[in-house]
Amino acid sequence: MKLIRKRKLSDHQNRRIKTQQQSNIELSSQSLARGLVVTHYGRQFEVKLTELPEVAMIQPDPIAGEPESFWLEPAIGEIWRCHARTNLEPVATGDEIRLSLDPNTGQGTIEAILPRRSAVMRPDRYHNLKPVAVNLDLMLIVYAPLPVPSSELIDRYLVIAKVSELTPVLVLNKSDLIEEDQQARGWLDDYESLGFQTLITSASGDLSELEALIKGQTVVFLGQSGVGKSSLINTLEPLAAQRINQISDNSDLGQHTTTTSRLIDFNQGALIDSPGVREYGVWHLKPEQIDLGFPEISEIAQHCRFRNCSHAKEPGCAVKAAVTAGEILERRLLSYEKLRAEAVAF
Ligand SMILES: Nc1nc2c(ncn2[C@@H]2O[C@H](COP(=O)(O)OP(=O)(O)OP(=O)(O)O)[C@@H](O)[C@H]2O)c(=O)[nH]1
Ligand SMILES: [Mg+2]
Ligand SMILES: [Zn+2]
Repeated sequence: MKLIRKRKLSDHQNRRIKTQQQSNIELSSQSLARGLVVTHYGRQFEVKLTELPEVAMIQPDPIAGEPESFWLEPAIGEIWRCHARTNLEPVATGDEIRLSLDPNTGQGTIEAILPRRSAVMRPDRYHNLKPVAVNLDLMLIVYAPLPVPSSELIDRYLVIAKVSELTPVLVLNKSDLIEEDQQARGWLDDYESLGFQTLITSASGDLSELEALIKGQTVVFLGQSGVGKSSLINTLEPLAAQRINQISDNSDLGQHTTTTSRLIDFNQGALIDSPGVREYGVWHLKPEQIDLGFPEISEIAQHCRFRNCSHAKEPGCAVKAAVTAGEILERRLLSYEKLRAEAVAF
């Protein structure tokens, strides 16, 4: 049997193909609409039309004696079901795209992804990098007293926010339950003193502070399943009608109510609901990128005796000294070491 070897394209070839694709888009752009990806189900996308094709689409006159054929008139603001061309990289919620429309079937085809201003990426279990949501301004990292939070997961999100050049905001939701668990509350103070923005909310309470913070921006809600991401979104925008977990005893049963990211228009910006996660791998990152989420550690590390100090057993380690002196939290150093090791390993 003959082995088929995948041919690697040279940089030059890649550039030429890109230019070619670009000019194809420009050539046909008059007949393409523009849209915003609202959500996706497997290979199907829901796209909101934001610009109609320059060349008007005209319904043909019905043939005499025949019944009028199906025709869906494209209109700005309407949602069209679409497939994506298979040569495109994975399309994500929040993507601005060019699409062709077929009014005879009411289906669209995503022809090109417009440049993204930001992207939150996550490796799947096969180590393929997938976009969670794109074209974002703000990342809300939501946690709650219940389900039992993980500070390591919070640390991972902070790294992802910094790598994606997004402002993270740590949101402690279910404020009505805080009394029972002071640890979650203590963490919020910890992160605030590290310079991160924080907020306490209750999905059934007054969300005006959150509302003011996110006005006009595209905001993704991330966090464990059951922390109340969809509930917060429904309170902010009741029209969103996002399904929420009906089990209200706040145990962490009945996980993963939201199964796909969805964009909801809100106050001159947008909210993006996302499915809860149990873990968030950082294999795809470089060890130096982990430092971005740990400003307090990377700053003090400059004073370690050895430039490549791993803050383990080396003499003259300023980080270890700072942990002993109570200036760096031990749990933060443990997260840092774990994430660095994960980033190195891949
Ligand atoms: N006590 C209390 N319960 C809340 C609050 N916010 C949400 N809940 C409850 O927490 C449960 C989970 O809420 P969801 O909004 O479905 O959580 P989610 O983060 O969207 O979860 P996934 O979609 O699975 O990722 C529901 O039973 C909500 O009613 C809150 O502020 N206080
Ligand atoms: Mg949800
Ligand atoms: Zn050190």
